[in-house]
Amino acid sequence: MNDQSALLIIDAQYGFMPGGGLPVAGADAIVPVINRVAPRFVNAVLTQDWHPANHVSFAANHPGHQPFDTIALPYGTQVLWPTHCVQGTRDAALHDRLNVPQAQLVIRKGFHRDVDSYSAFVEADRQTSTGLAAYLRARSIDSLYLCGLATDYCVAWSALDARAAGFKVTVIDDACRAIDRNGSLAKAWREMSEVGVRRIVSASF
Ligand code: VGL
Ligand code: ZN
Repeated sequence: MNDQSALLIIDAQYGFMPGGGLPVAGADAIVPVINRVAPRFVNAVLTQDWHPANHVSFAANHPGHQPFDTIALPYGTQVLWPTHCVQGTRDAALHDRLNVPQAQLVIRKGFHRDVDSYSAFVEADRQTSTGLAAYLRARSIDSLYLCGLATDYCVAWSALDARAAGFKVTVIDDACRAIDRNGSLAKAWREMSEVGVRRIVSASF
């Protein structure tokens, strides 16, 4: 891949692996797939879901609610999640076997107590920027290849925002795994396809 392309690895953290706070089925299987494609890229950026313990997205902080309930927040409907990826814990750490030594930036997100952030680009209030688009533009990167967790939440929201910000976007499907509740994966792919997100498998590298 050329200097204008980057691999964007979303939330490859223990919190989303089997045994983590918000486990995603088969998530650990993506680590070797990411490791196989990463050497193709000069540029790589990682994201890390990074919540304070009192974060608004945790069901445990809303007495009477259960994980996967939804509540109304000022910025819209919020899914309540099991406690996951608390700042500084093992749950929030990147997977030890992820082998992308050339990665240049780790964007942490979801650190504002009252706002969730699935997207690597814009928080869930749809206003607060993470700074990632400006960073990528400053480095003349215009084409992004996404992988990681979860396809239907953080990968999809990042892909949609990347398109809205003018980047070419490709999702490496077998380097992702989904939460997939209530049709969320099909919905995510419908929305991504509509805005021109390309879908490939890692074998095409
Ligand atoms: C994610 C739900 C809550 C994700 C993060 O990485 O897809 N999903 N926090
Ligand atoms: Zn989260």
